[in-house]
Amino acid sequence: MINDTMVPWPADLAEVYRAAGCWRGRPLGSYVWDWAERWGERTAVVDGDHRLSYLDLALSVDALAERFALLGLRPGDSVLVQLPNRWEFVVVTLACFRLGVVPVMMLPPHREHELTSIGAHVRAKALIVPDVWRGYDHQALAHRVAASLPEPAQVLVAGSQVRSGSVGLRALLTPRGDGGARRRWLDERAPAASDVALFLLSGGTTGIPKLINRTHDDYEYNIRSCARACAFGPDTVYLAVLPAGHNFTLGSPGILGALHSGGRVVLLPSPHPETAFKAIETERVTATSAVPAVALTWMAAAEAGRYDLSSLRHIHVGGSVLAPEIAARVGPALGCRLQQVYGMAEGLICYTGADAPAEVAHATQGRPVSPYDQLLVVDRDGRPVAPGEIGELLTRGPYTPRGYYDAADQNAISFTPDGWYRTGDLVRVTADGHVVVCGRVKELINRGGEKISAGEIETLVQELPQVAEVAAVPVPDPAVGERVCVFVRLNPGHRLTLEEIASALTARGLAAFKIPERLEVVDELPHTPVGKPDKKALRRLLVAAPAEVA
Ligand code: AMP
Ligand code: DBH
Repeated sequence: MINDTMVPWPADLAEVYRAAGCWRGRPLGSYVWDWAERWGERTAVVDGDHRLSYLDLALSVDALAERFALLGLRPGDSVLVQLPNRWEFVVVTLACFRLGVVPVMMLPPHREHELTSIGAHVRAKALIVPDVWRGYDHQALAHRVAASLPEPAQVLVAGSQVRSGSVGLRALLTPRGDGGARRRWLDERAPAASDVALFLLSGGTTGIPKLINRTHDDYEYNIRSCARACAFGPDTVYLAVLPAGHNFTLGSPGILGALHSGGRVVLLPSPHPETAFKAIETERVTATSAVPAVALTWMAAAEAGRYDLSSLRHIHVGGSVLAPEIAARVGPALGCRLQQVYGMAEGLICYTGADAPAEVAHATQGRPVSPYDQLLVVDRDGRPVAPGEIGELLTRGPYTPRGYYDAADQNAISFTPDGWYRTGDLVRVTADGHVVVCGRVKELINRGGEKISAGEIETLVQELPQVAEVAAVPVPDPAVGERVCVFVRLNPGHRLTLEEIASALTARGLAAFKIPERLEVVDELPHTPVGKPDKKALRRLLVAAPAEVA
């Protein structure tokens, strides 16, 4: 059912992608045994004291895939996966791929609202959750959600507190019986490479996240292309600190990219600098990825110099705007090279090269990872802009699906009739093909008809030495419609006034109508589950209590 609902790529293009070697025609689960045969006893996954070799991983994945089948899960069924960054996440994900069960990558902060509506939409047959996580009873939540779904759904629980009515995950992971026979049995039932392998969620901060169906073929290419852009290899030790189910951490190149390269994955359930630095030091981590907010806390924490971060070669930073001045400080602060990444769960990923010169690594968000990625920058009427001009980015390519899952109305908005995905991002493309993200189409603040890009203001305010983090949002205004409001978290011991912001931005040559007219200094900015500034929450703050916040 899921595969029939997917908007396919045009047949002629699919042929081109196959002939070019982008799509290899193999399901993702089949690589698990390639890796095991090649890397055997080498460590694949590290979670605290728990270590899995490539061989352990393949055996556990097969054992779990078989148990999924015995529980009644069929290829093409979906399951909601809501697991923290622990080793079980990796085994569950790969076991789903192996059997052709489609995991929906929920994030740990999701609750009844998201789980119920998404579970119903994909007709989920199971929920895979931790027992208790960060003091929250996910097992109880999963049972409430399961009871409200249109079809019966089982609750599989990672952890030791497995209640009656739930299935304990750990007991399913122990390989039993004839591994060879099981492997053949699973090989015979392997899904088609053109089938949906997983659902990613778009991180949109409005409404229920949209479901992005990624096929085995397209996601394997996504992973492989990102791994190449990041120079991943068998000596890579990748630290996963952002939510594992997010496209950035999962496959760009992230966890799956490290495994596909014969490297090692170190999982941490939080990006807290103390635990992250300790893991970098003890596991000799070579690469990690972070949103700008996390990179900033790491840069501040690294000043204390208490940990040996010398093994770190690259940090991938993306997900929201990174001001060039901050970008220039990332490498020196952490003793590694910065690779900026501009990506989306909908497909297209751009990376600055692993050894890009400073002017590229600091001032651009990189180049597409595949030569088959197509970029088109258009004006408000959908006409291509002149080279180097700013416009909305449209994209198509071998790992950018042609539509959201079962969402005809949304697809009519988000995709053009000829299959371009409208990113909603304002970008310009440099002469040598690097993308510079300039803002979001919908984050234009309309001040009496003058359009102001929130991203442009954020980049400039972020450069002020007082500022740790900033987000610009429109504040409704009776006279001009909207004015620019900046929410700012200050660096410790600093103060900042609206007048200081105005004079600094004026000195930078910013047009007067763009100067922020309201400043809110806050202790913490709200973030989305992956760590992007949560603009919707900030707007709500301004609308809900205008007088109080003012
Ligand atoms: P999603 O569609 O939820 O996967 O989120 C992808 C969106 O995050 C992109 O369309 C951009 O708006 C934003 N984004 C990702 N990387 C960057 C970046 N390096 N700079 C600015 N925005 C980014
Ligand atoms: O923001 C994103 O969604 C994102 C950022 C960097 C992403 O999906 C990715 C890399 O793959």
